[in-house]
Amino acid sequence: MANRALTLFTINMSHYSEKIRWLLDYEEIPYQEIALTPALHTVPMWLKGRRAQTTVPLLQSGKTCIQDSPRIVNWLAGHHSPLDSMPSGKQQEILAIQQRFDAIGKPVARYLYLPGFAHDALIRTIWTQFAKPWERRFITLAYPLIKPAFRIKLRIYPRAVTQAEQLIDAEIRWLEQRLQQLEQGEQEKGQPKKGQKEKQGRQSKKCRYLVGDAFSFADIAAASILAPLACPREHPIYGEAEFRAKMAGPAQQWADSPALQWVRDIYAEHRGKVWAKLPAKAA
Ligand SMILES: N[C@@H](CCC(=O)N[C@@H](CS)C(=O)NCC(=O)O)C(=O)O
Repeated sequence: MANRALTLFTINMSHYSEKIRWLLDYEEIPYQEIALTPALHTVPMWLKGRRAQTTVPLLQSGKTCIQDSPRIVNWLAGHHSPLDSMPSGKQQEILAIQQRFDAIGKPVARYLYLPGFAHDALIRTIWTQFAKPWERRFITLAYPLIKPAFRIKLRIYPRAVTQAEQLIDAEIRWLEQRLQQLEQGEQEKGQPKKGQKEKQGRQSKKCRYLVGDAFSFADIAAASILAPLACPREHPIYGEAEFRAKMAGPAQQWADSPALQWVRDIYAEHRGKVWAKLPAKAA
């Protein structure tokens, strides 16, 4: 039932948006992306979503608007089935992994904005990447008001950031354990270890996969939410040296962890080009 043109509304820096963008790209489902300017996204998303929420991503198909990334995933699974990345029989396990990483999405944003807000020029540059001239002027003028409002909305306070750090750390440890179990399982089965020469194919064995033996949406869901911490070079924002230094700086504590290395491997192996076609500006 893949008949209507899809429009994906995003914010350039949003990792929940990246999750849906990656899923659409991987499944080769055609869509147009519209990148909204933060703060100016609120009214259109509130009106379109009709859920009293202002969040991106939001997917539009004709008159149908679906807001909230897990709802979008469910909608895609229903309207564009079968999804290669969501094999039947594994769906529940895959969606459970999505759920656990979604739960740290806001903590990740909170954790990055605390140091990030010490660099107003960088934040304004990122926020206005796809802004029209009037939007850029608006952000420049209103930034002194938008920044504290954003700080309150996302609870960017040292105490909340410390809690965020603990939640992120727990999830990173969970991922490490999972990767370790996968490695042990492979060794027990006598399969080649990471780094050994392996047969070529769509499913490269260089990476470990969170569900089953193949790349799935579980890997997309985990890697995209952790991407702003892992800073994979394939991502046009998280991969930039300035982002890594000024926003993801404190995430250095996990930079060499097997979990964040796994995120970078998964991006290198499976992400392909982010923004093969640049998003459009909002109408
Ligand atoms: N549960 C939502 C969370 C999405 C979310 O928090 N998006 C952030 C960007 S990463 C956002 O839109 N923030 C601005 C706002 O809340 O107005 C989802 O999975 O889509």
